[in-house]
Amino acid sequence: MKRKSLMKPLMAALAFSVSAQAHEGSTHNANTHAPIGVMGDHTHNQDEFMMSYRFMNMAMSGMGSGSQNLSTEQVLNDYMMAPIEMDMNMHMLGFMYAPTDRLTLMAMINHSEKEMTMENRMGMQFRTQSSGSADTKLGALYRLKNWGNNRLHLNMGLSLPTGSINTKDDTPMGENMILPYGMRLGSGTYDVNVGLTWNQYHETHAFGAQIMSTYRTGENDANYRLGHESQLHAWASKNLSNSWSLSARLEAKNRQSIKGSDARLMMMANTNMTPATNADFSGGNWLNLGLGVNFISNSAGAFNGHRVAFEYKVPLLEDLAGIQMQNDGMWTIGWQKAF
Ligand SMILES: [Cu+2]
Repeated sequence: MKRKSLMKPLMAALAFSVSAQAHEGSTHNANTHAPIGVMGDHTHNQDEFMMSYRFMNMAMSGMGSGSQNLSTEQVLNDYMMAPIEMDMNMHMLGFMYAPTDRLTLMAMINHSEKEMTMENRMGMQFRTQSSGSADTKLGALYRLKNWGNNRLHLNMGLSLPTGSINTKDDTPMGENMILPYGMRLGSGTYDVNVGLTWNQYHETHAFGAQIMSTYRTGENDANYRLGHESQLHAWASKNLSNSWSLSARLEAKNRQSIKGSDARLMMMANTNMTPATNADFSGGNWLNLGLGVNFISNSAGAFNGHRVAFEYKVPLLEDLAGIQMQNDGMWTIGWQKAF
């Protein structure tokens, strides 16, 4: 009788500690995801499904060559028109699903809006716009190895040319003119992505790194292809609480210049109309710094497990191949929810 009465609180304590542990296991830490600007950073367990939405803005202004600044006047000495500023918005709707613990599949549908202001030698400014579907990304993440706090996975992806390479708008040269390379919505080619991602999770902080390459295959219908790209990301995040974390990220990026050229831009390129129509002026090297904040709701109720994240990225170093617009900064805001 006495023994039984002792057992009861003991069992209750045990049950409590088990349920507390189970609860701790299901409490999400904000830092189990990378900064929102990194794609394909995490994998899922079998039968998990995740939806995400990201909005990205990139602003460019002024021109440069190599790491030198060029004034509008300098550009207009050699060209009839100089780009003044450019603004790009991208909406990204993402889906992730894991058919097995090892494999996570991804799909991303993108919509892009671009706007560019140019100035001619008379000081007259005009603006062109393009918007529509961008390229669609399919991906597969394969878990290679988990050891201790470390996770390593392989990133594989295919980009489908759903974005237009025939964007047109009215310009002082005429109505419905074909826009330069930077104002187009897609690559026009099937592009292959290959990468490797490492994550290391701790209770209060996390580290991660990703190397990613994009290879453009073949040539598009306008007889050119965008340059191949390589990126290296390294980040660290620090938890402020279970729900909030701050992150810092370095991104090194190389982009080769466009191969081939679009015959529809040839006349403008040959008459030095604007540097934006020169296919050789499209590559470069960048070192960017990103600062971010991640939030995950751990409150009971409808918003449990919803994530919201923000990241602002600025170039620390910019080395442009030829005369191009300079990058001012880029920000991404995103929402994610796993089911
Ligand atoms: Cu996910």
